[in-house]
Amino acid sequence: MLSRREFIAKGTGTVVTMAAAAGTGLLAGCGNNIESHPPTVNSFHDLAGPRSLRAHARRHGLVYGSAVVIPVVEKNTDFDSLLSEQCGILVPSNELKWVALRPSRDEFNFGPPDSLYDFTQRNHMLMRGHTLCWHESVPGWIRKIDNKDEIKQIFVDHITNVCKHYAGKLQSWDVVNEAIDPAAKLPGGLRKSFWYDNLGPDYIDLAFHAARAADPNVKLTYNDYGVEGDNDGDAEKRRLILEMVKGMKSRGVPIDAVGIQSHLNAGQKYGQGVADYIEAFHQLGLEVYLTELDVNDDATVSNDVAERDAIIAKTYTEFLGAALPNPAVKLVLTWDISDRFTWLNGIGSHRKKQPNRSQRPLPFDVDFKPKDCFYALRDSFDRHKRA
Ligand code: 9MR
Repeated sequence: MLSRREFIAKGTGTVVTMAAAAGTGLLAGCGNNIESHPPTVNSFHDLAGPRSLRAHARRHGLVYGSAVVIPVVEKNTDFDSLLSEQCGILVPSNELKWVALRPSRDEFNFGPPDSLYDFTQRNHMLMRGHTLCWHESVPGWIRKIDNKDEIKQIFVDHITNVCKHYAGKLQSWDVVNEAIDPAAKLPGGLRKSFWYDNLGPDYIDLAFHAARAADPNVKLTYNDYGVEGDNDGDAEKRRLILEMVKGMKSRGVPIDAVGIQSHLNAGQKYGQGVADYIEAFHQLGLEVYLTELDVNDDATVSNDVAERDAIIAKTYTEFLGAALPNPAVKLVLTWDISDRFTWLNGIGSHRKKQPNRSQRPLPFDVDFKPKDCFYALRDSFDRHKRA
Protein backbone atom coordinates (compact mmCIF):
# COMPACT_ATOMS: atom_id res chain seq x y z
CA MET A 1 0.00 0.00 0.00
CA LEU A 2 1.26 3.47 -0.82
CA SER A 3 1.47 6.09 1.86
CA ARG A 4 -0.32 9.31 1.10
CA ARG A 5 2.99 10.99 0.53
CA GLU A 6 4.27 8.30 -1.85
CA PHE A 7 0.89 8.45 -3.59
CA ILE A 8 1.17 12.21 -4.06
CA ALA A 9 4.70 11.85 -5.38
CA LYS A 10 3.67 9.13 -7.86
CA GLY A 11 0.71 11.21 -8.96
CA THR A 12 3.11 13.71 -10.51
CA GLY A 13 4.09 11.04 -13.03
CA THR A 14 7.61 10.76 -11.61
CA VAL A 15 8.63 8.22 -9.05
CA VAL A 16 10.71 10.02 -6.47
CA THR A 17 12.02 8.96 -3.14
CA MET A 18 10.53 10.71 -0.15
CA ALA A 19 13.87 12.22 0.75
CA ALA A 20 14.32 13.54 -2.75
CA ALA A 21 10.80 14.91 -2.73
CA ALA A 22 11.43 16.78 0.48
CA GLY A 23 14.70 18.10 -0.90
CA THR A 24 13.24 19.38 -4.18
CA GLY A 25 10.33 21.09 -2.52
CA LEU A 26 7.98 18.91 -4.59
CA LEU A 27 5.81 18.52 -1.55
CA ALA A 28 5.97 22.13 -0.46
CA GLY A 29 2.63 23.25 0.83
CA CYS A 30 1.45 19.69 1.50
CA GLY A 31 3.46 19.32 4.71
CA ASN A 32 0.77 20.31 7.17
CA ASN A 33 -1.89 18.25 5.42
CA ILE A 34 0.30 15.18 5.44
CA GLU A 35 1.02 15.52 9.11
CA SER A 36 -2.56 16.07 10.21
CA HIS A 37 -4.15 13.54 7.80
CA PRO A 38 -1.88 10.50 7.78
CA PRO A 39 -2.61 7.58 5.46
CA THR A 40 -4.62 4.66 6.72
CA VAL A 41 -2.35 1.79 7.60
CA ASN A 42 -3.68 -1.68 8.30
CA SER A 43 -1.01 -2.49 10.83
CA PHE A 44 2.16 -0.89 12.10
CA HIS A 45 4.09 -3.41 9.99
CA ASP A 46 3.05 -1.30 6.95
CA LEU A 47 5.44 1.33 8.31
CA ALA A 48 8.46 -0.97 8.63
CA GLY A 49 11.63 -0.84 6.53
CA PRO A 50 12.07 2.27 4.39
CA ARG A 51 8.91 3.86 5.81
CA SER A 52 10.08 3.61 9.41
CA LEU A 53 11.27 6.38 11.70
CA ARG A 54 14.50 4.42 11.93
CA ALA A 55 15.11 4.54 8.16
CA HIS A 56 14.03 8.17 7.71
CA ALA A 57 16.29 9.25 10.56
CA ARG A 58 19.24 7.29 9.22
CA ARG A 59 18.78 8.68 5.72
CA HIS A 60 19.30 12.12 7.22
CA GLY A 61 22.27 11.34 9.46
CA LEU A 62 20.27 10.81 12.66
CA VAL A 63 19.51 7.86 14.89
CA TYR A 64 15.92 7.56 16.15
CA GLY A 65 14.97 5.40 19.08
CA SER A 66 12.94 5.00 22.23
CA ALA A 67 13.03 4.39 25.96
CA VAL A 68 11.57 1.07 27.01
CA VAL A 69 10.36 -0.51 30.21
CA ILE A 70 12.04 -3.90 30.01
CA PRO A 71 9.32 -6.22 31.40
CA VAL A 72 7.00 -4.81 28.75
CA VAL A 73 9.41 -5.79 25.97
CA GLU A 74 9.85 -9.24 27.39
CA LYS A 75 6.10 -9.94 27.61
CA ASN A 76 4.83 -8.46 24.39
CA THR A 77 6.12 -9.86 21.11
CA ASP A 78 4.03 -7.42 19.07
CA PHE A 79 5.75 -4.61 20.85
CA ASP A 80 9.16 -6.20 20.18
CA SER A 81 8.40 -5.93 16.46
CA LEU A 82 7.28 -2.31 16.74
CA LEU A 83 10.56 -1.47 18.47
CA SER A 84 12.80 -3.38 16.09
CA GLU A 85 11.03 -1.97 13.03
CA GLN A 86 11.05 1.66 14.17
CA CYS A 87 14.09 2.11 16.42
CA GLY A 88 17.81 2.33 15.79
CA ILE A 89 18.59 2.81 19.50
CA LEU A 90 16.96 1.87 22.81
CA VAL A 91 17.47 3.03 26.37
CA PRO A 92 16.03 1.29 29.43
CA SER A 93 13.68 3.74 31.20
CA ASN A 94 14.46 2.55 34.69
CA GLU A 95 16.55 -0.59 34.91
CA LEU A 96 19.98 1.08 34.97
CA LYS A 97 19.03 3.52 37.72
CA TRP A 98 20.54 2.89 41.15
CA VAL A 99 17.27 1.83 42.77
CA ALA A 100 16.71 -0.92 40.17
CA LEU A 101 20.33 -1.94 39.70
CA ARG A 102 21.43 -1.87 43.35
CA PRO A 103 18.76 -3.48 45.54
CA SER A 104 21.48 -3.81 48.17
CA ARG A 105 25.07 -2.75 48.62
CA ASP A 106 26.37 -6.11 47.38
CA GLU A 107 23.99 -6.68 44.47
CA PHE A 108 24.14 -5.55 40.85
CA ASN A 109 20.92 -6.56 39.08
CA PHE A 110 22.30 -6.63 35.53
CA GLY A 111 19.83 -9.29 34.29
CA PRO A 112 17.10 -7.02 32.86
CA PRO A 113 19.37 -4.45 31.17
CA ASP A 114 21.58 -7.25 29.81
CA SER A 115 18.53 -8.87 28.22
CA LEU A 116 17.66 -5.54 26.58
CA TYR A 117 21.24 -5.29 25.33
CA ASP A 118 20.90 -8.77 23.76
CA PHE A 119 17.62 -7.65 22.14
CA THR A 120 19.35 -4.60 20.63
CA GLN A 121 22.16 -6.77 19.28
CA ARG A 122 19.76 -9.25 17.68
CA ASN A 123 18.04 -6.34 15.96
CA HIS A 124 21.14 -4.36 14.95
CA MET A 125 20.31 -1.48 17.26
CA LEU A 126 22.40 0.72 19.52
CA MET A 127 21.77 1.04 23.23
CA ARG A 128 22.37 3.94 25.59
CA GLY A 129 22.61 3.96 29.37
CA HIS A 130 20.42 6.00 31.76
CA THR A 131 21.67 6.96 34.35
CA LEU A 132 24.73 6.69 36.60
CA CYS A 133 23.73 9.52 38.92
CA TRP A 134 20.27 10.96 39.54
CA HIS A 135 18.87 12.72 42.61
CA GLU A 136 15.61 10.72 42.32
CA SER A 137 17.17 7.26 42.30
CA VAL A 138 19.06 6.82 45.55
CA PRO A 139 18.53 3.48 47.32
CA GLY A 140 17.49 3.46 50.97
CA TRP A 141 20.57 1.46 52.03
CA ILE A 142 23.02 4.15 50.92
CA ARG A 143 21.00 6.92 52.55
CA LYS A 144 21.56 5.16 55.88
CA ILE A 145 25.36 5.50 55.66
CA ASP A 146 26.59 8.57 57.53
CA ASN A 147 30.24 8.49 56.50
CA LYS A 148 30.88 10.79 53.50
CA ASP A 149 34.14 9.08 52.49
CA GLU A 150 32.38 5.75 52.38
CA ILE A 151 29.55 7.18 50.25
CA LYS A 152 32.12 8.66 47.86
CA GLN A 153 33.85 5.29 47.54
CA ILE A 154 30.54 3.52 46.85
CA PHE A 155 29.64 6.20 44.26
CA VAL A 156 32.92 5.81 42.36
CA ASP A 157 32.83 2.00 42.64
CA HIS A 158 29.26 1.92 41.31
CA ILE A 159 30.10 4.00 38.25
CA THR A 160 33.29 2.01 37.67
CA ASN A 161 31.58 -1.38 37.93
CA VAL A 162 28.57 -0.48 35.82
CA CYS A 163 30.62 1.22 33.09
CA LYS A 164 33.08 -1.68 33.01
CA HIS A 165 30.20 -4.15 32.72
CA TYR A 166 29.07 -2.39 29.53
CA ALA A 167 32.46 -1.18 28.31
CA GLY A 168 32.56 -1.08 24.50
CA LYS A 169 28.86 -1.94 24.24
CA LEU A 170 26.87 1.26 24.70
CA GLN A 171 26.64 4.28 22.41
CA SER A 172 26.38 6.74 25.33
CA TRP A 173 25.78 7.08 29.05
CA ASP A 174 23.73 9.70 30.87
CA VAL A 175 26.48 10.08 33.45
CA VAL A 176 24.71 12.76 35.48
CA ASN A 177 21.01 13.49 35.16
CA GLU A 178 19.22 16.67 36.28
CA ALA A 179 21.91 18.25 38.46
CA ILE A 180 20.72 21.83 37.95
CA ASP A 181 17.83 23.38 39.88
CA PRO A 182 17.83 27.18 40.02
CA ALA A 183 15.17 27.10 42.76
CA ALA A 184 17.71 25.57 45.19
CA LYS A 185 19.74 28.83 45.01
CA LEU A 186 23.00 26.94 45.42
CA PRO A 187 26.24 28.12 43.75
CA GLY A 188 26.23 27.38 40.01
CA GLY A 189 22.51 26.60 40.15
CA LEU A 190 23.25 23.11 41.43
CA ARG A 191 20.41 20.99 42.76
CA LYS A 192 20.29 20.08 46.42
CA SER A 193 20.46 16.30 46.45
CA PHE A 194 21.85 13.33 48.34
CA TRP A 195 24.93 13.42 46.09
CA TYR A 196 25.47 17.16 46.49
CA ASP A 197 25.00 17.00 50.26
CA ASN A 198 27.46 14.14 50.72
CA LEU A 199 30.04 14.65 47.99
CA GLY A 200 29.85 18.42 47.42
CA PRO A 201 29.72 20.12 44.01
CA ASP A 202 32.64 18.05 42.70
CA TYR A 203 30.48 14.92 42.40
CA ILE A 204 29.71 15.77 38.79
CA ASP A 205 33.37 15.91 37.67
CA LEU A 206 34.05 12.81 39.75
CA ALA A 207 31.29 10.86 37.99
CA PHE A 208 32.54 11.76 34.50
CA HIS A 209 36.16 10.89 35.35
CA ALA A 210 35.13 7.52 36.80
CA ALA A 211 32.98 6.73 33.76
CA ARG A 212 35.77 7.61 31.31
CA ALA A 213 38.33 5.54 33.21
CA ALA A 214 36.04 2.50 32.99
CA ASP A 215 34.90 2.88 29.35
CA PRO A 216 37.22 4.92 27.13
CA ASN A 217 34.94 5.18 24.09
CA VAL A 218 31.33 5.56 25.21
CA LYS A 219 29.93 9.09 24.76
CA LEU A 220 29.60 10.68 28.19
CA THR A 221 26.49 12.83 28.48
CA TYR A 222 25.02 15.41 30.85
CA ASN A 223 21.21 15.18 30.61
CA ASP A 224 18.57 17.64 31.84
CA TYR A 225 15.03 18.97 31.31
CA GLY A 226 13.37 22.37 31.47
CA VAL A 227 15.68 23.89 28.85
CA GLU A 228 13.50 23.54 25.76
CA GLY A 229 11.14 26.50 25.78
CA ASP A 230 11.27 30.15 24.79
CA ASN A 231 10.55 31.43 28.29
CA ASP A 232 12.59 33.02 31.09
CA GLY A 233 12.70 29.97 33.37
CA ASP A 234 14.06 27.70 30.66
CA ALA A 235 16.49 30.42 29.50
CA GLU A 236 17.96 30.66 33.02
CA LYS A 237 18.39 26.89 33.24
CA ARG A 238 20.04 26.84 29.82
CA ARG A 239 22.46 29.53 30.99
CA LEU A 240 23.38 27.62 34.14
CA ILE A 241 23.93 24.31 32.31
CA LEU A 242 26.03 25.98 29.63
CA GLU A 243 28.18 27.61 32.33
CA MET A 244 28.57 24.27 34.10
CA VAL A 245 29.56 22.46 30.90
CA LYS A 246 32.03 25.20 29.91
CA GLY A 247 33.58 24.87 33.38
CA MET A 248 33.86 21.11 32.95
CA LYS A 249 35.49 21.53 29.54
CA SER A 250 37.98 24.06 30.92
CA ARG A 251 38.93 21.66 33.75
CA GLY A 252 39.45 18.82 31.27
CA VAL A 253 36.44 16.82 32.46
CA PRO A 254 35.64 14.18 29.82
CA ILE A 255 32.19 15.21 28.58
CA ASP A 256 31.15 14.37 25.00
CA ALA A 257 27.49 15.27 24.77
CA VAL A 258 24.58 17.14 26.29
CA GLY A 259 21.12 15.61 26.51
CA ILE A 260 18.02 17.74 26.13
CA GLN A 261 15.24 15.63 27.61
CA SER A 262 12.55 17.31 25.48
CA HIS A 263 9.48 16.65 27.60
CA LEU A 264 7.42 19.26 25.75
CA ASN A 265 4.07 20.85 26.46
CA ALA A 266 1.52 21.34 23.69
CA GLY A 267 0.90 24.97 22.97
CA GLN A 268 4.19 26.24 24.47
CA LYS A 269 6.65 28.15 22.31
CA TYR A 270 9.81 26.37 21.12
CA GLY A 271 12.33 27.95 18.79
CA GLN A 272 15.28 30.29 19.11
CA GLY A 273 16.09 29.41 22.72
CA VAL A 274 16.78 25.75 22.08
CA ALA A 275 18.42 26.48 18.71
CA ASP A 276 20.95 28.85 20.36
CA TYR A 277 21.51 26.40 23.22
CA ILE A 278 22.38 23.59 20.80
CA GLU A 279 24.65 25.87 18.78
CA ALA A 280 26.55 26.82 21.96
CA PHE A 281 27.37 23.12 22.52
CA HIS A 282 28.19 22.69 18.84
CA GLN A 283 30.75 25.49 19.25
CA LEU A 284 32.24 23.62 22.21
CA GLY A 285 32.66 20.53 20.02
CA LEU A 286 29.98 18.53 21.87
CA GLU A 287 27.21 16.35 20.48
CA VAL A 288 23.60 16.98 21.43
CA TYR A 289 20.98 14.28 21.99
CA LEU A 290 17.21 14.76 22.28
CA THR A 291 16.83 12.05 24.88
CA GLU A 292 13.26 11.85 26.20
CA LEU A 293 10.97 13.49 23.63
CA ASP A 294 7.21 13.49 24.21
CA VAL A 295 4.39 16.04 24.28
CA ASN A 296 2.16 16.55 27.30
CA ASP A 297 -1.18 18.01 26.18
CA ASP A 298 -2.87 17.97 29.56
CA ALA A 299 -3.55 21.70 29.27
CA THR A 300 -5.28 21.40 25.88
CA VAL A 301 -8.90 22.29 26.45
CA SER A 302 -10.45 20.38 23.55
CA ASN A 303 -11.31 16.74 24.15
CA ASP A 304 -11.45 16.05 20.42
CA VAL A 305 -8.76 13.45 19.72
CA ALA A 306 -8.09 14.63 16.16
CA GLU A 307 -7.67 18.22 17.33
CA ARG A 308 -5.45 17.17 20.20
CA ASP A 309 -3.28 14.98 17.97
CA ALA A 310 -2.85 17.84 15.49
CA ILE A 311 -1.71 20.19 18.27
CA ILE A 312 0.72 17.56 19.59
CA ALA A 313 2.13 16.98 16.10
CA LYS A 314 2.55 20.73 15.60
CA THR A 315 4.56 20.89 18.84
CA TYR A 316 6.86 18.10 17.57
CA THR A 317 7.30 19.92 14.26
CA GLU A 318 8.02 23.29 15.86
CA PHE A 319 10.55 21.93 18.36
CA LEU A 320 12.34 19.68 15.86
CA GLY A 321 12.34 22.55 13.36
CA ALA A 322 14.45 24.50 15.86
CA ALA A 323 16.69 21.61 16.96
CA LEU A 324 17.39 19.43 13.95
CA PRO A 325 19.03 21.93 11.58
CA ASN A 326 22.08 21.86 13.87
CA PRO A 327 24.50 19.04 12.89
CA ALA A 328 25.49 18.61 16.56
CA VAL A 329 22.18 16.79 17.07
CA LYS A 330 22.82 13.09 16.52
CA LEU A 331 20.10 11.21 18.42
CA VAL A 332 16.35 11.63 18.82
CA LEU A 333 14.70 9.31 21.35
CA THR A 334 11.07 9.46 22.40
CA TRP A 335 10.32 8.47 26.00
CA ASP A 336 8.59 5.23 24.97
CA ILE A 337 7.14 4.89 21.51
CA SER A 338 3.49 3.98 22.24
CA ASP A 339 0.91 5.83 24.35
CA ARG A 340 0.21 2.45 25.97
CA PHE A 341 3.37 2.75 28.07
CA THR A 342 3.90 6.49 28.55
CA TRP A 343 4.93 7.70 32.01
CA LEU A 344 2.40 10.52 31.52
CA ASN A 345 -0.46 8.07 32.12
CA GLY A 346 1.32 6.21 34.90
CA ILE A 347 2.37 6.89 38.44
CA GLY A 348 2.65 10.62 38.95
CA SER A 349 -0.33 11.31 36.72
CA HIS A 350 -2.11 12.50 39.89
CA ARG A 351 -0.79 15.90 38.85
CA LYS A 352 -3.01 15.75 35.76
CA LYS A 353 -5.39 18.62 35.09
CA GLN A 354 -7.58 16.26 33.09
CA PRO A 355 -7.71 13.20 35.33
CA ASN A 356 -10.22 11.33 33.18
CA ARG A 357 -8.36 11.76 29.93
CA SER A 358 -5.45 9.67 28.74
CA GLN A 359 -2.45 11.47 27.34
CA ARG A 360 -1.41 10.87 23.71
CA PRO A 361 2.24 12.03 23.71
CA LEU A 362 3.94 9.45 21.47
CA PRO A 363 4.19 8.38 17.79
CA PHE A 364 1.97 5.27 18.19
CA ASP A 365 -1.34 5.08 20.06
CA VAL A 366 -2.30 2.43 22.61
CA ASP A 367 -3.13 0.00 19.76
CA PHE A 368 0.21 0.70 18.04
CA LYS A 369 -1.48 2.75 15.31
CA PRO A 370 0.61 5.66 13.99
CA LYS A 371 -0.59 9.12 14.95
CA ASP A 372 -0.07 12.58 13.50
CA CYS A 373 3.10 13.00 15.51
CA PHE A 374 4.60 9.86 13.89
CA TYR A 375 4.33 11.68 10.56
CA ALA A 376 5.49 14.95 12.12
CA LEU A 377 8.63 13.19 13.36
CA ARG A 378 9.29 11.48 10.05
CA ASP A 379 8.72 14.67 8.05
CA SER A 380 11.01 16.55 10.43
CA PHE A 381 13.79 14.02 9.82
CA ASP A 382 13.28 14.47 6.08
CA ARG A 383 13.26 18.25 6.25
CA HIS A 384 16.45 18.72 8.23
CA LYS A 385 19.38 17.01 6.56
CA ARG A 386 22.50 16.67 8.73
CA ALA A 387 25.82 18.00 7.52
O1 9MR B 1 9.57 7.05 32.87
C1 9MR B 1 10.20 6.80 34.13
C2 9MR B 1 9.18 6.22 35.09
O2 9MR B 1 8.75 4.95 34.63
C3 9MR B 1 9.80 6.10 36.47
O3 9MR B 1 8.81 5.69 37.40
C4 9MR B 1 10.42 7.42 36.91
C5 9MR B 1 11.17 7.28 38.23
O4 9MR B 1 12.28 6.40 38.08
O5 9MR B 1 11.34 7.90 35.93
C6 9MR B 1 10.75 8.12 34.67
O6 9MR B 1 11.75 8.57 33.77
C7 9MR B 1 12.28 9.87 34.01
C8 9MR B 1 13.73 9.85 33.58
O7 9MR B 1 14.42 8.84 34.26
C9 9MR B 1 14.40 11.20 33.82
N1 9MR B 1 13.66 12.26 33.19
C10 9MR B 1 12.24 12.31 33.47
C11 9MR B 1 11.61 10.95 33.14
C12 9MR B 1 10.09 10.99 33.30
O8 9MR B 1 9.76 11.25 34.65
